[in-house]
Amino acid sequence: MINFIERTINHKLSRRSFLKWSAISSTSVMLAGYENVLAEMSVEEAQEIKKEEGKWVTAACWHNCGGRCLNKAYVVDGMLIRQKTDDTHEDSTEFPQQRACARGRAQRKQVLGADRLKYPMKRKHWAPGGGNKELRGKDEWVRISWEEAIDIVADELKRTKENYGNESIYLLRGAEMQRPISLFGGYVSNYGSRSRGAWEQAMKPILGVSRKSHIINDRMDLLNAKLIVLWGNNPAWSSAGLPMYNLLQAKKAGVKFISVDPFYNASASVLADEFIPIRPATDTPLLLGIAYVMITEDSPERPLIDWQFLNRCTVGFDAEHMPQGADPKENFKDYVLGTYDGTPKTPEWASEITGTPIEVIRSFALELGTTKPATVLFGWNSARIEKAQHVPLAQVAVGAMTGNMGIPGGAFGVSCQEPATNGGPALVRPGDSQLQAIKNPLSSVKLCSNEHWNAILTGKYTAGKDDIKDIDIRMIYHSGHSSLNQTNNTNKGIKAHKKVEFVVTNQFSLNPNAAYSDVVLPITTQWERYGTVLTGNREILIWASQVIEPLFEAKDDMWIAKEVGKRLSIDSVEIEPLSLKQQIFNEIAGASVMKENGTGYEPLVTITEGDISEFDVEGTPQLGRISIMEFKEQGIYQVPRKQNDKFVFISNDKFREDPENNPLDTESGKIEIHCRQLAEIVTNAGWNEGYPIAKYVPPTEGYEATYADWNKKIKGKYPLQLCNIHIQRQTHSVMGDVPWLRETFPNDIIINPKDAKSRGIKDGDVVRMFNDHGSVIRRVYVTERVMPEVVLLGQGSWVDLDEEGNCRAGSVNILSGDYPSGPNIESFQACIVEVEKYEKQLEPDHNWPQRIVL
Ligand SMILES: Nc1nc2c(c(=O)[nH]1)N[C@H]1C(S)=C(S)[C@@H](COP(=O)(O)OP(=O)(O)OC[C@H]3O[C@@H](n4cnc5c(=O)[nH]c(N)nc54)[C@H](O)[C@@H]3O)O[C@H]1N2
Ligand SMILES: Nc1nc2c(c(=O)[nH]1)N[C@H]1C(S)=C(S)[C@@H](COP(=O)(O)OP(=O)(O)OC[C@H]3O[C@@H](n4cnc5c(=O)[nH]c(N)nc54)[C@H](O)[C@@H]3O)O[C@H]1N2
Ligand code: SF4
Ligand SMILES: [Mo]
Repeated sequence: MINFIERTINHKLSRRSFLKWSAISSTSVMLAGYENVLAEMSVEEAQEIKKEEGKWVTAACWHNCGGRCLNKAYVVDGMLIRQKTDDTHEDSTEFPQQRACARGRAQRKQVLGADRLKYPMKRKHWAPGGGNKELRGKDEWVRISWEEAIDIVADELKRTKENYGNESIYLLRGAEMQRPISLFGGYVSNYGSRSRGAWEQAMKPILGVSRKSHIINDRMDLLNAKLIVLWGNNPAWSSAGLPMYNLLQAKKAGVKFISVDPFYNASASVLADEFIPIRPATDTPLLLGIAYVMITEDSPERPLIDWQFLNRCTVGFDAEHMPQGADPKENFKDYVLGTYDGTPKTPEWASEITGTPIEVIRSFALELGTTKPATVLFGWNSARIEKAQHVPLAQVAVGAMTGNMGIPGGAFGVSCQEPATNGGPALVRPGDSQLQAIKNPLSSVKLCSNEHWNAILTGKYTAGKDDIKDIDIRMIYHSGHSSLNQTNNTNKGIKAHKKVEFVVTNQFSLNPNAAYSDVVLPITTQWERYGTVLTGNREILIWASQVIEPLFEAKDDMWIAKEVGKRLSIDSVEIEPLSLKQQIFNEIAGASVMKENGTGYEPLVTITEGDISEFDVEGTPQLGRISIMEFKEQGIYQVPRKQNDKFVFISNDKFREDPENNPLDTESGKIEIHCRQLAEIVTNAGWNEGYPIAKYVPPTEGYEATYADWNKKIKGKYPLQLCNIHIQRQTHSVMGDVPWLRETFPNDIIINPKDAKSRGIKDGDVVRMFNDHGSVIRRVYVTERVMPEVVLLGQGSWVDLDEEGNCRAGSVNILSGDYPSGPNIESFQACIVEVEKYEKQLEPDHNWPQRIVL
């Protein structure tokens, strides 16, 4: 397949001045650069270049996937020839290679994609004040010079500030852009959990650990488990890199696997001995049903509950173990038994909501209660729902009941992103770059990412309990995220973008943020910058270097920040007090590695005076494990492991051994099954009332809402639940534009044969999926792998509206409602829809023209 700009570039290609890229592949056409453009290269020329000697450079794979695999790029005379992954050492289970996934291996197709943004551009009908704002998203683009682009951005910042104040400038993330705009008086920022759901704020009050911690054991310990449960967890797709490999070692060692999921996913099909279906957004009822069986069937002859652990290490399970000052009636056990609310949370009660058969709930509860030790690994998806405060509370309550915490082979926590299947402190970690952040003078004015579009449209936002404040956003600056596509209710987001006076985006390609902007600034990728330091699983540190020169007119974000700053009379040195080179040197010089005896850290690299002058940085010589040059050459440092080495990590083992002398950093010093602080955080956030134990509260668009009349079981107008998940073709909104990946991993709507049949839909048909928030059209894949009444679609595709307002890319947030709740949780996973056959055809998206502008 050919994937390049479909116009030939008129430059005469002089080979020596070729820039930087070509893909020597079996296809007869390839790309090359001339100066800084991409162009076609003949096979003969390609073969010539291929003969020349080049150099393997460690290339970044920097996306928000949680993996950090080793990527290498072969460069000849400034041209990128091919890619490979980790072959720095022999592969073994103890010292595995860090091999890349399909996205990583296709990275050059993004960096050198035909759809890279080449020049600064402005929207034809934009004028100060907005011009024709309705045309955003469909206007023509006009190429402009960097001079003009930077002038526009600076003038708009000044105009907005003068007319409306800094409170009218909304900057979404934008690490580098935060610097000049903070020095210019500040900006409205964005907050909220897009990713970790209710866990984001619950980790600390319930378990006393940071929001990113996972409370699971080290990968070597997986072999000690008798049972591993993948609960709403699909590492085969969502944690590429080593997590699946780690689980496979346990599988080979004979550990039993169970998957609990609405979808018989790829991980289940490889690993699971048993599959337990559950409807989306109903994990709490299942956990409560399990707790009910364990409480009512526990006996001395067949103990199901680890009372010792519960009584010593937790508060709130029963009336006898309440935290100080709490109402004894508000304990978990009595809630499960229905003592005060009259609703025992029986398997029958749970099954009606979850769709999990009654007898399966019972047998699963018995298995969890009797299999010691067991490791239960949750994804984040189950708590990425509106009002999901009860999910972490229920997970922890049942985990503590089983006693699978703080013991070898026993864990009950989240396994997702970087520490997936491999908990514990980093064995090798970078030092501080020493680039000081600049404080945003307006840091108290923040919009929740589940309320921001509404706030822009209505002029009101929630600042806390009974605290609704006015806001008047006139300018949106996007950099380093993809909010229009990735936060709830994209159609509302589009309206918000059409309301403000100015939208600007720093981007590589015309993603939705850029497409709905007035000015787009093309930026370099990590392959075109000096380098970067990447951390991934606890065993590795990657030092990636520049692979090619910047393509076309792309510039680093920091350059843009300084240029905008200059126009605002801000000293560039204040914006960039340290060069990127110096920052990276500091991170490497300060990198440390855990000592072999497992206590404390020592410096990773040896640095000589000669190294410092060669790098042309400030620094002092030091002694470490490997020379800095060797590290740069290798691009990766990986800590060698051995089974039963000193680095094996068992989460909370010391606490379990002696909770009085090793208290957790929670209010009670114990695990809080009754958590006053979490209830307070939820209430104070301002959207709904918090409560301290795991009480099931259905989300606005949960399973219950698929009924017009729940009691009479009459279905409503949106009878299906949409489960939207992380898929192989893309990391959120990134890389889904690469045709190779589109072709390899089609993103169809997945539907159960029963639901397809009742709607007259056949496998491969095009369907329209819709609700009150919007509609998408897509092909369907009909399979029993997804539960009845549930449809599934991968998230992250770039919103692409047709004339009738249908999103033909299947961007999921076109369908997700914005219901802010609890501890600032997004409402992605609780979403109800209807699906119908769509008469028009839809070409597979790898055949679509790429978004090539100019
Ligand atoms: N390929 C790829 N990998 C990624 C990412 C990506 O975009 N692409 N993103 C990364 C990021 S930032 C994150 S946060 C993680 C996310 O990783 P996770 O939060 O684990 O999310 P998903 O992979 O979407 O869902 C995991 C499984 O949960 C199931 N599921 C969905 N809803 C429910 C539910 O309500 N209950 C239960 N029990 N199961 C449910 C899905 O069917 C799926 O099999 O992935 C990371 N990895
Ligand atoms: N419906 C639904 N929505 C979801 C999810 C879901 O499961 N369902 N998952 C959620 C999750 S878990 C997450 S983490 C979020 C992710 O939400 P986002 O972080 O907004 O999503 P990404 O697509 O990863 O966006 C990263 C952006 O940064 C840009 N970028 C990368 N490097 C640079 C750089 O150096 N400079 C600049 N200026 N830009 C750069 C990339 O091009 C890309 O556009 O999405 C959430 N949205
Ligand atoms: S898992 Fe992530 S870091 Fe690893 S190769 Fe894939 S995209 Fe890159
Ligand atoms: Mo995430």
